[in-house]
Amino acid sequence: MTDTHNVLVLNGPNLNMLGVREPKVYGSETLESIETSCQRIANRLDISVLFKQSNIEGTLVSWIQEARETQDAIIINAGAFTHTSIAILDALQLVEVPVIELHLSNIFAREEFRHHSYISPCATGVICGFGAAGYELALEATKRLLDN
Ligand code: CA2
Repeated sequence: MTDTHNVLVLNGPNLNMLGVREPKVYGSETLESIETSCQRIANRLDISVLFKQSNIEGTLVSWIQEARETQDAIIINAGAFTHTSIAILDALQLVEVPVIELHLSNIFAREEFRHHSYISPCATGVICGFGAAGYELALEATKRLLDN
């Protein structure tokens, strides 16, 4: 028997608006339905998922700090903070667990200001462009990382 891994899935600003606007860019699923499928996949993979969203940079930083004690990996879609936040980068560098950077859209096929990520240098891997399915892919990649 192996211990169940704990994985924090963090979502940044405006992701609570998914499904409400811009379905062409971000798909039509709501964040709530994404969380439901994450929990279903987590059951199948035998991992425990803590799913959170905040529009506030400091709240995300605090949750990342708390994860040091409790989580085995972090999957993060930091939204627009991806492109602006040294504070989130610093927090992620402190946690010493694998970090998977996630985006619904392919940020490299969009405006130039989205091409740079402050998070990528500390990420084990980056998944982008697969819409809501990216959360599933990220959980599967995390499970493999933690099992190996
Ligand atoms: O593609 C992604 O997942 C992003 O992280 C989403 C961020 C964006 O700033 C990043 O460059 C890429 C934006 C999330 C905004 O979500 C919305 C949801 C519904 C309607 C409008 C925005």
